[in-house]
Amino acid sequence: MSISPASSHAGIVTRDMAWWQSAIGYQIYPASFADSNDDGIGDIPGIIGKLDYLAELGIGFIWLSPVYASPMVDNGYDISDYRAINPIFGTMADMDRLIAEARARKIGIVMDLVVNHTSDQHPWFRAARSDRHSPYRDYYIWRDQPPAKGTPADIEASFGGSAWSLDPQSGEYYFHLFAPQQPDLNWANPALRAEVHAMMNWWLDKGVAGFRMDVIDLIGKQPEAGIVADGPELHHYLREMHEATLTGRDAVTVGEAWSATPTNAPLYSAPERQEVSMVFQFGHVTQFWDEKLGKWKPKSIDWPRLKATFAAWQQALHGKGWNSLFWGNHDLPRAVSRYGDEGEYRVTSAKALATILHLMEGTPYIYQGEEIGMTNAGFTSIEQYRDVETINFHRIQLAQGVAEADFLAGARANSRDNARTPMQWSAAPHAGFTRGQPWIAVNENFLRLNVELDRADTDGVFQHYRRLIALRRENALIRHGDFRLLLADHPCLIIFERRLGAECLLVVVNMSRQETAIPTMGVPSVQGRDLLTGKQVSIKAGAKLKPYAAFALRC
Ligand code: TEU
Ligand code: CA
Repeated sequence: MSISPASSHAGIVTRDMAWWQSAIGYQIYPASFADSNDDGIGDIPGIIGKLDYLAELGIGFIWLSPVYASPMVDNGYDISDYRAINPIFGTMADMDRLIAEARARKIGIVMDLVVNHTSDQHPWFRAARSDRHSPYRDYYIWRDQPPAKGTPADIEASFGGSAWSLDPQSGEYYFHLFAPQQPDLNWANPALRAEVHAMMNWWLDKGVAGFRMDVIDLIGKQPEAGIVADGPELHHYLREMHEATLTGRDAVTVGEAWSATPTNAPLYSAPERQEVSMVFQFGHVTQFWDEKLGKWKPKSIDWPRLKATFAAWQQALHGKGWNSLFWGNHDLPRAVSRYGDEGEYRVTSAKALATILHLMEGTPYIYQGEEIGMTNAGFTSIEQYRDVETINFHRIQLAQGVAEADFLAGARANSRDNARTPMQWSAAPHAGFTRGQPWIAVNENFLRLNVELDRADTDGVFQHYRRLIALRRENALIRHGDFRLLLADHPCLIIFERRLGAECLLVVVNMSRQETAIPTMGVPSVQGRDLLTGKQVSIKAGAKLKPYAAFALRC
């Protein structure tokens, strides 16, 4: 990919931007995107068939969730060979074709780099467990006894249960922060780090545009000290990785970092530190989880809190690093269901959410289906779920005394499978995703919610995303103007200003089902053309905003 030239806008010559600072990312969860051979599972040829659709949307790169060889315990986040393609997704020739076909449309392919752990079927782990003296033994983390309750190493796995499992073959316990079939790699071992670097270079040499780095804030873990995220060696490993793989290349890297805060985020993405381009941070997600039951007992959205979180991120990284911007991904509920209204105001609220996100500073990411306002799965029984996390916690929380109806309500709101139902392409059987039997049920609403219908509607969600993406491309102000939150405490109006030199953009959104008047104080009076619809609007005290109205105008 090439670096976009320094842009000049309204007489202001702006600093050079990397290509990924003006591009939009689009996440594909391959199993659920498009199925080319009707086995019910999405695949790489299916993605190739939709590249024109993605080019029309205007994206700059695809974050491809894992397509590597995998026993699929965690849908590919358990990799058994980093240099092979899982046959259910296609062949390496398909992958090369995807890279080339995407590039022909100026779209980069960003691979999911899952190197906190491997599958227990990876040859490294097979060798490690078969022989205590194998050089691969130390690629993983072992101890001879399970940790006693309450001691530092007594860590819980993210998918439930202890993070230590007995390997009967070698008689020792190995460490895994996710499923027992996902043993954690030992990053303290330099040979392991060198293997990862070599593998990354192999993919970069193939022409991929970069990496999304799965749970990268966990690689510096020190289990014996009870340290999981943000360990003391983390940034050393990231700098070393950058030096060994990314120096001199024009790649994008985005680290998944649940532990990132506005304070430590610049450590990852400050350009002079040479670690990653940006991180995915999750403050806007976890602040609405229950203290005890976590995501399975979500709180309702509190907009003043959410606005404060966004403002903190915007300010912390302006000029000091780079933000990623996202509402959803394959682990999170559908944006419109979580933050908007999946009923009567589905289309308007999906557009309002897009307006907020895409007019902030950073690289916006779209999760497949978000661009047509797809909603949560609506599953009502545990049998409908496929996700290992949901299935495990159903068992765990019921054993802890949580009522099944309560658990299912939590899963209905927050299970990872909400985002994993097949992409709704049309009103054809199985939403045009497959002519076979889909691996997970298609959302029942596909007859009235699908790409074919939405894309044809000039007021639909897809066209709104297209306009937002084009607007970012055309305006340096949107790409790197500064950010100022107005009416921070207002319960449902999201109003912010972006400024670059003499230019100013005012974004005004009503995230409520109620018509809402603009208060007498705190918002400038601005009249003009809404940049998204072209309609004349007048923002002033007392002006009434319709439910989920969203405007962007020059001020
Ligand atoms: O996710 C990290 C992760 O911690 C999630 O499992 C998340 O914490 C969980 O949904 C919260 O309840 C990454 C991947 O995105 C995810 O799909 C993988 O399952 C996980 O890592 C392990 O590789
Ligand atoms: Ca298939």
